Amino acid sequence: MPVDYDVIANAIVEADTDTAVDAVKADLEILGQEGLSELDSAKAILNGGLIAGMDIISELWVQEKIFIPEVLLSAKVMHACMNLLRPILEASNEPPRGIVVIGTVKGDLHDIGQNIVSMMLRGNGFEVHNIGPNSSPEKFMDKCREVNANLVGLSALLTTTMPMQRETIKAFDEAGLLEEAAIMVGGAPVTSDWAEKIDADGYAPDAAHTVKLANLLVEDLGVEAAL
Ligand code: B1M
Repeated sequence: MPVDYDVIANAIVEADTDTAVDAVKADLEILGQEGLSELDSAKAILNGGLIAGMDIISELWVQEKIFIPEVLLSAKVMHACMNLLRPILEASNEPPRGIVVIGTVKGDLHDIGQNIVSMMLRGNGFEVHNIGPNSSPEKFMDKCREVNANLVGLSALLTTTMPMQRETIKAFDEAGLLEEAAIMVGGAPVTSDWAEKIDADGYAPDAAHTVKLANLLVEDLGVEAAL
């Protein structure tokens, strides 16, 4: 049977956890039989099924065809599917390429995107400390000091919380922490222009580009701009 990512995407839209989870398991098996590595299979399912499902949810919400309760139910299904892919995407035996503290800025409760970014960074050899959504500048800075991070990821999904990325960078600057760590920003409304404006060290539109950016920044450890 060929892989049909739409089954997963539709199950996310329908908030049908059992169907989504079964389809993820089945697709992993089929792609494996087709000779794809476990890691590539997980990436294909993440992009073709899970993120595609959340894209449909976004569109339906914009069109006011669904409301917050439905979005929350779909987010729960997404989470259940990510639990299956996480161990595959995060498996790595290499010494860490860099130490990342990532979270969603204060006032912002969206965490699906930054969880995906975290998984992809871990899977590509970074040590990742995910401090979750609604994280204040102090929380970011405390974690950075605790784990000696050299990279920070600030996620923002709302135009109203984007300024908190700037506030967080200012707080790092005032605390002298920008010497230690490069700051990456991302999230649906964030652009490279915005990143430049708030003096971030780099911007990434999605998880795959965040991995590229993180690699660039650690290679460059002079913390050169990678916008
Ligand atoms: Co929210 N929400 N939401 N929401 N929500 C948006 C963001 C919105 C665009 C929907 C819309 O109206 N079209 C809109 C924002 C409008 C704006 O600001 N311009 C919106 C709104 C308005 C709100 C509320 C204010 C609604 C209300 O209460 N009236 C409220 C705010 C709550 C708060 O945060 N204080 C709210 C609440 C919620 C839920 C709780 C219901 C739920 C979140 C559940 C959760 O995260 N656990 C939710 C959801 C799910 C969405 C949408 C539909 C989907 C977001 C998502 O998970 N996308 C979203 C619509 C949209 O974004 N178009 C929307 C899938 C995810 C894989 O993509 O998060 O973009 P994304 O992450 C990507 C990239 O952006 C990037 O990589 C990820 C993977 O490729 N990336 C980074 C993300 N973070 C990064 C960090 C990096 C690098 C890359 O660091 C280096």
